Amino acid sequence: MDFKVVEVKENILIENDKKADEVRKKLKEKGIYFINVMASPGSGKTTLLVNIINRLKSKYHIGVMEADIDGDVDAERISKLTGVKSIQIHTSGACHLTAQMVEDSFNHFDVDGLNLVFLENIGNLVCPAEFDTGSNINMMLLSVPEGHDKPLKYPLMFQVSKIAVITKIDTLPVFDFDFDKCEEYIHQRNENTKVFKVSAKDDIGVGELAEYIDLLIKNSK
Ligand SMILES: Nc1nc2c(ncn2[C@@H]2O[C@H](COP(=O)(O)OP(=O)(O)OP(=O)(O)O)[C@@H](O)[C@H]2O)c(=O)[nH]1
Ligand SMILES: [Mg+2]
Ligand SMILES: [Zn+2]
Repeated sequence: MDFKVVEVKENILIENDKKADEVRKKLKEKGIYFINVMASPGSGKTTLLVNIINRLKSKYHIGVMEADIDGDVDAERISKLTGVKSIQIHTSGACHLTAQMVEDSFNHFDVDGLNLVFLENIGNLVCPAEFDTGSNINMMLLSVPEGHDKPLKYPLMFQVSKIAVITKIDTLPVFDFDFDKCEEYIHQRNENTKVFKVSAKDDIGVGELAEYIDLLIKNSK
């Protein structure tokens, strides 16, 4: 039988990588450091972003892109609780952002004068890891209630993230979460990943994380 195999997905990812490099180049020209935040739904992305932004907003001109399938609650929360500029992106059902979607979003977001932009990606531990958004760095979150075995089940997410934040550590008394195992599994995926343990709710460990982000931005110049 004569048939053709078309590697559709591979082509999509190659095109996406090219577009992501274009986005990165444009943002660099504008002097903007761009951080892609990924995690499962409800792991505490927006809560952590609010806390980090309130620590860094005296040093940086910050903007936030909130990506969701629908709704505008997160962009509103960011704006209300931090006062920084935010934009809500709707993906019309898509469970990840492509670099093209990020470029289109930047075309609707006046970033002149900003030097730090966070993207809260769609809550999903799978495909957001495959699509380079054009960010300078990927930061992923894993909340204690999700369990310490997630790096074994979602390897790519941990592999592509230079920062892994274990969130909601105030809930440790009610979950069997093994930090040492989790850290070991994360480092099996990427030995250079920097691991932080935080509770955004009780304000534990977020200062250290914000200082690390500040240092990364300074070192990128
Ligand atoms: N106990 C505890 N709860 C937290 C913490 N951070 C966030 N939460 C709670 O977890 C829930 C989800 O938090 P969000 O910040 O909305 O999570 P998210 O990842 O942005 O959620 P989506 O955008 O819907 O994917 C909320 O009820 C928060 O109050 C934390 O450090 N400790
Ligand atoms: Mg959110
Ligand atoms: Zn997807």
